Amino acid sequence: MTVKVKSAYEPLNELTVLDVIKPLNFFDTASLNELVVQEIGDGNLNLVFRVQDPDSEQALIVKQALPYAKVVGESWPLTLDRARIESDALLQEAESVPHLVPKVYYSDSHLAVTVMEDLSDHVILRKGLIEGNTYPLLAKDIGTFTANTAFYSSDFYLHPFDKKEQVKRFSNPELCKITEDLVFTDPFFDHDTNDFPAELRSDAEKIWADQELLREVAQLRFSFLTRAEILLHGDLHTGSIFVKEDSTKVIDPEFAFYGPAGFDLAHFFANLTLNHLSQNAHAKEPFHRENVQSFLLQTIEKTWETYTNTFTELWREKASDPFAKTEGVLENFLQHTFQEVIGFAGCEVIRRTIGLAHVADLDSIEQKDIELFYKKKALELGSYLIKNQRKFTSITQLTDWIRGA
Ligand code: SR1
Ligand code: MG
Repeated sequence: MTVKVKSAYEPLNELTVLDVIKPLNFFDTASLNELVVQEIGDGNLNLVFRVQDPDSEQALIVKQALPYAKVVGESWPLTLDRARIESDALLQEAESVPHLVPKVYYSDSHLAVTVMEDLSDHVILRKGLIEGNTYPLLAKDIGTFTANTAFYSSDFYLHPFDKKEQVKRFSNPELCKITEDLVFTDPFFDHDTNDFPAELRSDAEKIWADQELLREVAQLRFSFLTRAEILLHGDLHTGSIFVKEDSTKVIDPEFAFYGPAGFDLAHFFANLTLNHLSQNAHAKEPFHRENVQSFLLQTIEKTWETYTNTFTELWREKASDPFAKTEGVLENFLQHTFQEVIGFAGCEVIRRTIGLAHVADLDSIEQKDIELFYKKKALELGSYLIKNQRKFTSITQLTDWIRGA
């Protein structure tokens, strides 16, 4: 829809949201009063309204950025520009993988609003995984999503002028700063944003004192700060993916920016690994547990396989880089990406365990001593990945190691 209403910013509520959708003429119903509006946002940052016509069951989502981080409150101001970034990223992603993102019906950068497809027939992947469900399309879809969005946004494909325009368009300093702090800095120091029980203090102190580990983190952090390689989703954890048996949708790209190619895959793999660990507590029945855990590892393997195959095909057919046909250039890029996937994944595993933003996979383990046991394991695992990233040379070496760990 192309309607553009320029409006001054104010946080929406269940009534005023109707003023935003009125000009869109989305619903067949004549009376807007009949629509049912619910605020359903359970994330850290935004308001999310679902608007539904109870008769026809037609529905849409109105997402609005708040001028602060909801998870902390008004003391943490946050740019509204992230709403523009999110809708621009969804539109950009839809150019190569329209079936893997929600449709955007309308956006208003003044109101910091994106109106988009309702995906209530899907579930958030993290929730589905914690419940022990498996999703046959997940690996193929995320491999396809990451490869396409990477290739088409890269210098391998774009004219250098267009690439630089895109880097400007997706300049996202405030959201990047959140990641720089919460993923790559605070968990590696005794910082007051960290959040962990006293029983994990000695494990955290071991991390803070490990100079070899900190050197590697410093390098990964520097990569994140400086390597404007591809348009990233920027926050591709299992809470940013909606799934059902026959569909996958990647949502929430408000952290999108140009960054290092391994970052999104790392976050996806790290969150699958955390779920794998937590299944030892969640899945009580051994056969079921084995089934879910082997699905998770196969998903990591198949995602990487799909990513490399798809990226390679796109490279062969469409790369404009003058060195595209030079032997070993693509292989070097993929090899470097793979190594950073391992290192970035280690950082994500550690920050989800002792940093500010945790994951329900570990936090919802009912027995405290078991939760602590797996959190300690997660810290060991994350540290090992960071320190040994160069030792991993194939995806099955990684999944074998996770299985063994
Ligand atoms: C204050 S935001 C905390 C975390 O939530 C987002 O989803 C990102 O992962 C961020 O680090
Ligand atoms: Mg999010």
